[in-house]
Amino acid sequence: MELNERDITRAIVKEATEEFLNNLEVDVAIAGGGPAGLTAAMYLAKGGLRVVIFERKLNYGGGMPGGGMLFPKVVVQKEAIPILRSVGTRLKKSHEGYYTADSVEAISRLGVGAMDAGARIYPAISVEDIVIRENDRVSGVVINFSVIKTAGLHVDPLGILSKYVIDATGHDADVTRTLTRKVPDVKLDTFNGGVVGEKSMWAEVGEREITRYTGEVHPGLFLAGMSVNAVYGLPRMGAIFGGMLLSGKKAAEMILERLKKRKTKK
Ligand code: 48F
Repeated sequence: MELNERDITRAIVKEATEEFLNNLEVDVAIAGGGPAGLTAAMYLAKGGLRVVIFERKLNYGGGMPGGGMLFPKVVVQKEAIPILRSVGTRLKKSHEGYYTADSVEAISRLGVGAMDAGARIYPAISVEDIVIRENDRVSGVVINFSVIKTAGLHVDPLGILSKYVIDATGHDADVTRTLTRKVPDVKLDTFNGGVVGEKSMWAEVGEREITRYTGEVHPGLFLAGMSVNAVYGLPRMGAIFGGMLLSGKKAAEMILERLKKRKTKK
């Protein structure tokens, strides 16, 4: 086969553009491709929904590949093991009775799991704002290439509509903080109506409470992963990752339930 630069370019631009045009209105837009966002995407897509992840960095993974202080292992409690096993991650029982996984393998397999299920991951695109509709309902995300902000360029973003948005941006809770900035009188479904801020490390409580508080924090906006702890003022937990996976799964199940109900109501 003769290689032609023009045809290579056309193949890339045409394929990418056609696919992007199919994702202008989705069921769920997820900000952040860390363990929570990827797990949520995998279960949502498995449930038949159209899902896109916008990830600020060039590679998905968030804080998982780095394991604990760059020791490339993560600890996972037994409740979350089926999630990792379902994507083929190998687990080892440690002497302490915990399960450990290779951090790079675990996140790679979660990403493949999400893509195999049908989710689309867009790298190096940041969610810089949200689309707001009647009654301040979050109805989509406003996106831009991450490098535009880094370069300090003034370039207007684009909007994507979605039935639900998941803030899976981790410790920053970036999307939820944007909501509180853009809609100053907003009352979130939290203890003080706003973003409380993540507390210091307490693995036991952080891991227990993250799944409990995973859910819709404002109409149209769900939290999954570390953003739950940041918004509700729960402790951080370090390199134990079961809570991130279980939180992503729970957010997906809640949205699937809502959209099923919406369909049956019609
Ligand atoms: O930080 P991150 O891994 O969040 P997570 O999925 O998992 C948290 C753990 O990694 C760890 C922990 C375990 O106990 O505490 O920290 O909740 O992934 C968040 C992803 O969101 C991206 C960011 O680059 C990262 O990959 N992100 C952050 N802000 C934006 C964003 C944004 N505005 N738009 C798009 N992506």
